[in-house]
Amino acid sequence: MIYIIINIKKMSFWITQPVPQSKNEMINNKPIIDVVTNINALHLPNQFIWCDVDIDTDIDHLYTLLRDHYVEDDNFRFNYTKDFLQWALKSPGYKKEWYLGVRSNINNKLVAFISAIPITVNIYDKQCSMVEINFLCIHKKIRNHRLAPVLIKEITRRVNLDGVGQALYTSGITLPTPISTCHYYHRPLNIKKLIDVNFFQLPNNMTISKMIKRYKLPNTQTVLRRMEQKDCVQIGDLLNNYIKNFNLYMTFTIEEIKYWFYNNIVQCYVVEENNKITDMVSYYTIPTTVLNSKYSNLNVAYLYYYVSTKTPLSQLINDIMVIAYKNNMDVFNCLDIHDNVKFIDILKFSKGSGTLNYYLYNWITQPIHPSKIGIVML
Ligand code: MYA
Repeated sequence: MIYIIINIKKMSFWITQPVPQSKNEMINNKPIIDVVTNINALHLPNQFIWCDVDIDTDIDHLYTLLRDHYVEDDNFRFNYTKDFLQWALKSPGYKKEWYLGVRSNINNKLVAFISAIPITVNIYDKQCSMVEINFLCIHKKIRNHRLAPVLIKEITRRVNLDGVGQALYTSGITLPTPISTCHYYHRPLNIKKLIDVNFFQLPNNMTISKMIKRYKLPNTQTVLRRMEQKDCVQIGDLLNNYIKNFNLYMTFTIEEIKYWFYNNIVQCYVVEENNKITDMVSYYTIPTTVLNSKYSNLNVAYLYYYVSTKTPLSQLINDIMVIAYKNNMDVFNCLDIHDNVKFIDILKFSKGSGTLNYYLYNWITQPIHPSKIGIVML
């Protein structure tokens, strides 16, 4: 009984929100409430004001806030580059009023942020226009003052004003109630640095040279070439055909393929035979600040989307990791989503301690097994 009271108190914001409060409620496949429109912005405590963050002119402010205050653990903190943030946020159909900031009244400093971008998501047999919420961040000095619920309610209000009632978001922490809980897997590329920065521990019976040998990547076998603009249509066909096998997935328009894959952030490679693209594979990079170490930065590659119709999947992934290694990546990460479990062991990925929970706001559906999740969240 005491446990229940404490738990309810702890979730005093989330208990008021249109999200399933427990796994038992997770049936059907539909919205929970109708969209409510309210033209009045939420009130902020006196020392703060709302602002629309301009992703071009305010990018330095956003970058600095996230560099110093975004997701971290004891050893590492994400350090998304300015280019990455602009790419992640200025996707087709973006709205500037969905980059919501809070500034200090005293010095105009950006102290909090949350973003929404429009996406179309397929959930089992239903399609829904919604937003993807990301980059929620509050300056460390003003944490634990219940500002996060105000930011979430204000972004919800702004999104609702456009008639959109649902959202997709992910988080390392557990909130009510994940539709899926996925696990991170890591494939060391630069083993010495990973041991030095405490990302990886040297097992008792191992020497560094044995570890380097163990994790040396086999030579490439695939002729991979960098994606070109002319490949967008074929890549779109391949990818849309593959990801419809999942229970949670997006369908990409040609414009979206060009935006998400043909840029300086994503390394997207294809296999081509007689002018026909048979396979594609891609990754993106998030530089990560190493806290308290002689190294300041870790180059972390994240597997993005791929399709294998001809090249064996583990060969395709091995060969993109060879490219990542040549591009100076220290570690290659993926989740147990898509068909990733098929290569995780073969390619010597290790299960990490981190999890990533997927959530839907104002949509109730059955839980989805990680291997049926088809969306990569940045
Ligand atoms: S996930 C990345 C989140 N960011 C970080 O982890 C960066 C480092 N941490 C921080 O900046 C702060 O600790 C944050 C909380 C901002 C996370 N998602 O203000 P508070 C609830 C949702 O006193 P603070 C990402 O970006 C918490 O359970 N809720 O807390 C996706 C409690 O509520 P309750 C969270 O520590 C974000 C309340 O906030 C999260 O100062 C998706 C406490 O507020 C979290 N990650 O600030 C957001 N962390 O009492 C939801 C804590 O009920 C979107 N809380 O337990 C929902 C859809 C909205 C759009 C809908 C459109 C239709």
